[in-house]
Amino acid sequence: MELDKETTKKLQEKILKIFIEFKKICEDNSLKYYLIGGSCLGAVRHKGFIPWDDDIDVGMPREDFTVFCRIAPKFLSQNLFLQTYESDPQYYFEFAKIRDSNTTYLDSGMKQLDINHGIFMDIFPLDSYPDNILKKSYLRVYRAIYDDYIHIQHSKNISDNQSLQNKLMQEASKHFVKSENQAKAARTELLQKISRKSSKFLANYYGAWAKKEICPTHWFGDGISASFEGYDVRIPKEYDSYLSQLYGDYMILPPIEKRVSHHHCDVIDLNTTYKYYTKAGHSMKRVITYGTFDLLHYGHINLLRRAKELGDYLVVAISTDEFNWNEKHKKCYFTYEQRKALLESIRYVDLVIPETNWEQKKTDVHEYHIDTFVMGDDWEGKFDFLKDEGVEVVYLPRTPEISTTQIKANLSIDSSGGGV
Ligand code: C2G
Repeated sequence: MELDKETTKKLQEKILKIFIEFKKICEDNSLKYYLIGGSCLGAVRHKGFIPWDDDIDVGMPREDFTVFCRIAPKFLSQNLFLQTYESDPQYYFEFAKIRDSNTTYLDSGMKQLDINHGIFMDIFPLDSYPDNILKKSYLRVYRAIYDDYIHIQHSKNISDNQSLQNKLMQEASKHFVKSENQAKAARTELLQKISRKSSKFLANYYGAWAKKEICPTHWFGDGISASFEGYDVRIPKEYDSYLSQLYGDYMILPPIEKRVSHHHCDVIDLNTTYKYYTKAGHSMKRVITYGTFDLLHYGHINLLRRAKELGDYLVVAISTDEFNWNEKHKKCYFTYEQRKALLESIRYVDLVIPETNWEQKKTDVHEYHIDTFVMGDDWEGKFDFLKDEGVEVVYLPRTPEISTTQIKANLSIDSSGGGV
């Protein structure tokens, strides 16, 4: 599917949020990375995304990649998932992705896999490319055996008119490998072993540009600083040589008809978890509720628990600070970001979005594929118009004895807001 400019921009904004978390983990743990491929070109030529690009690619030297994959899960936000063949068994690539589980990017070539299909950024391990011919041959043969074996497990219809070499490879692989997991582990071990010895060349073996992604190690070096969408990022030290090898005269824009993403995607939905689009997901019942949720208390939790019990996926729209002040004349004790972080930590809550105006409910219920709208019964009858949007409207009894106002009064916090 071709994306219009507005959707591409929104997709890029979401992917940038993933990258910013990736970048912070690398900086906090002194892990080396470089923007590579189109992302490096984007940084140099556009100081950000190539306008029609729909992902971010980074490369990490193998040892940094290994450490990152081990530690990242404990640092990533609740909606972000580090996808590797170990964390997501049906995912079978050597490189990793960070996926946003609250979104959907159904790639045509991967949609049959039962994996996390959220929008993503790619993280490629950069491995040594052997200097001597024997090691090169050894690596090429074994990598082909493991890749072929893994590919066979996922190729439904192996075309008969394959080259003789491929057929021989496939036969050979059956004698070397007993299972897909063994092939994946052996492939990683092979590359890690090769990379323990530094070499004159560094390769992204799983990049889109094949041999062009085998580069002199000094082209990467310690990297240099560049600007990407206003952020300070790292790109290969000798980026001009790197980009020239990948793209030729890279500062010249391609012809208009070539300014499209290289990915083939069936569905992109920035507001809906990919689970909704899997077979099971079509029976998924989706609920939404709105509120300020300031000074979060057990009355809010009771509401959220009962709302979740009405379905499988709960979206909570929390009022922004501006909306609260301008429309509800309330000044919150906690800011929007603080209230959002609290809500996202509640196990009943699957997605938190901003409430910026009274009218958005009518579009939200369609944009987020909502089946049921829920509010406390202090709002009884106020949102019945949503039934005309095909949405069930449910008012749940409030928890009578507790409220944010009550808490403030009891704690003698000035009712105009602010701490004591
Ligand atoms: N609630 C509850 N029991 C309480 C307090 C609140 O069930 N003791 C419910 C409210 O009925 C509401 C939700 O928790 O459904 C959030 O309450 P508030 O944060 O007070 O939200 P409110 O200021 O009512 O804003 O567009 C709708 C508005 O954003 C709702």
